Amino acid sequence: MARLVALLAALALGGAEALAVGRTSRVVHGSRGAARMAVTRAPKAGSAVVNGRTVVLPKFSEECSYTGITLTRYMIEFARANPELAELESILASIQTACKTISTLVRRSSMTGLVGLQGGGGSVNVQGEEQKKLDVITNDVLKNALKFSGKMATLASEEEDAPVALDEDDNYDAYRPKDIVIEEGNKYIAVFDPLDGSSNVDAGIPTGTIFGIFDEGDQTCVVDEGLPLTAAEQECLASTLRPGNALIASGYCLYSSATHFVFTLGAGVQGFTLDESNGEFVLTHPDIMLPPRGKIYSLNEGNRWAWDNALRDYVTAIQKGEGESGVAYTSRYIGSMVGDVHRTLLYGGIFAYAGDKKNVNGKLRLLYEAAPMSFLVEQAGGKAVTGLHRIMDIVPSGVHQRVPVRTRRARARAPVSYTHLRAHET
Ligand code: AHM
Ligand code: MG
Repeated sequence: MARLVALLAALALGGAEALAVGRTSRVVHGSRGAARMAVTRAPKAGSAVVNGRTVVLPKFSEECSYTGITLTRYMIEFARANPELAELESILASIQTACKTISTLVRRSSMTGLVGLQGGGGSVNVQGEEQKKLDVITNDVLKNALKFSGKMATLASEEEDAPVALDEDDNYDAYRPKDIVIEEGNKYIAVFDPLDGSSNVDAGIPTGTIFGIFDEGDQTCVVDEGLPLTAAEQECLASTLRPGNALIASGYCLYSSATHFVFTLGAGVQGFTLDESNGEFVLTHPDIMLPPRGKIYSLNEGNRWAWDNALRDYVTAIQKGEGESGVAYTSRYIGSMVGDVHRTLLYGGIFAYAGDKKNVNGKLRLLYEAAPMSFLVEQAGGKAVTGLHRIMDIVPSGVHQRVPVRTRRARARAPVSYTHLRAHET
């Protein structure tokens, strides 16, 4: 049976829209998008305007000295401060649950046998990369978590060939009042890399999960239920993909000596650490800003002879202390973007995966690696460019499109700082 997958705000146009979700079509009166537009809030201290939307930071006048500010509490306050973004609370709850599960899967993999290649080898994703067992399992974990949030229309993942149009949540009709006249939509797009740096995982080297959440767009696709997607359906779903500047949230989980959950909701970057004793993420790194000047560069130097001369000369200059700062840079490269970007956010410096003679667009994927990380970097006062363009402005032409990535501190400090968020005292 044909079903309409409502992808994003045709609703934003206002008025009555014919919208069908799931097995039966229904008419939507009113506009969730227009309602959002009607919400006006005077920008005030502790708020930021991002892409025309005001995001208000939650305030914490007191905190439990034993518990700290948990992610759960942070999101409750965030939803209260931003009613029009309240659905992010359940979306982030789903993601944090997936991250905890993945953290455990990764940490126990040597004991549970979840190491090595999927099916003993030969399982290759659409990009021709051999999949590891944990690539496949973590993709399922995150996909299910997002699906069960009941908020998602489409998912795009490193481990999925094409965007996944989600079936209508079977529980949805059970809870919906029969006489509903205003449909709230609740449809977002999630993009993710479930286990970034997975080539490292069997050696106990840090890995991570990257995610980005897009608000509604303006596209509707019709897909046949139960059948593999046709080329036209895939193309339609792919055309719903949007540039990074349309992200409403992005972040990563880092699986390392501790499990960190770092994200932005459009008003600064907040870093949480998993407290293993009670299973809660606790705010440990509020309002992360890139240090003004770092002295670490991070890129795969094995590619040096495939780089262009300009990049080679630049790296040579900072190694010798002949760059702008006059300081000799040192090198750190994990080969897991999440780990390398996390260190760059905290210690400063430069992270890059440049294009080279072999791979002109480098290695990192725009949609679920470069764009979500660029949103974070910019929110932390940095710049993320391909060399020529701001990464956030690039409109994806395909799900797995690659782009060169260079991140560094922006010259001028970002104007909004959220110092009222006190660091958690441990
Ligand atoms: P993956 O998502 O398949 O794990 O690949 C992405 C990773 C990034 O985390 C990292 O920056 C890069 O690949 C490392 O590539 P290389 O081994 O070429 O240095
Ligand atoms: Mg990756």
